[in-house]
Amino acid sequence: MKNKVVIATSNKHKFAEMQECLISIFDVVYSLTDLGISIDAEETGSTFLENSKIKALDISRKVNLPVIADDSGLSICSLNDFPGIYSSRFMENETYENKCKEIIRLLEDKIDRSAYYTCAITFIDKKRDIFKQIERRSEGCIVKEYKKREHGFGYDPIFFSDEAGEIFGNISKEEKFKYSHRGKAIRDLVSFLRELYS
Ligand code: ITT
Repeated sequence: MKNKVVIATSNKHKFAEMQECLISIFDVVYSLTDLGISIDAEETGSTFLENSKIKALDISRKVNLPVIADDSGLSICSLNDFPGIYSSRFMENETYENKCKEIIRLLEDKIDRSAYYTCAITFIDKKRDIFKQIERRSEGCIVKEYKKREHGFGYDPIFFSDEAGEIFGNISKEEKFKYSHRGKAIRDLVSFLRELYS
């Protein structure tokens, strides 16, 4: 029997980043589009972990498969961790170019430009008897100027990663995954699942 999983996200960039790593554990990695379903639950949690659980449970109730959900975002230290869990909802109908430019504007008079990405993952097994949550971060800072970049998505054009020594928007998906919040969280999950399924 084939090992299958669904990644509960409507963000195609998140899906693309997570999919490859999960292929080492699962034979089939479904997106929500593959299954013709979507997340209907509202993100009413006050933390990344709570919101990833809300998404995972919503999808788990709709499919008879293990589910992995990601809630993530960018927190800026001198803005009291804003936008944080509101990273997607902040200036919701604007382009990411405008959102990034607004963040640079908000930091105009700030000395501290440090920021970090957080990724919270919730895994729920098919029978809903195994529940695992992981939260990981990647630290860096916000650059002073907006430029269109070749890679990445969301806030990647303005996020300089300390560990990568480069702006996420300037490095490939594979390179970013080595250092990113999502890469760290998914690798931890894969280690957990390897033990579980061995
Ligand atoms: P789903 O809820 O369907 O997964 P979403 O994009 O709305 O999709 P979130 O609520 O978790 O997901 O919002 C996360 C936002 O944070 C995302 O839309 C980006 O703007 C930002 N973000 C998170 N991880 C990022 C990354 O690795 N690079 C750039 N931006 C990121």
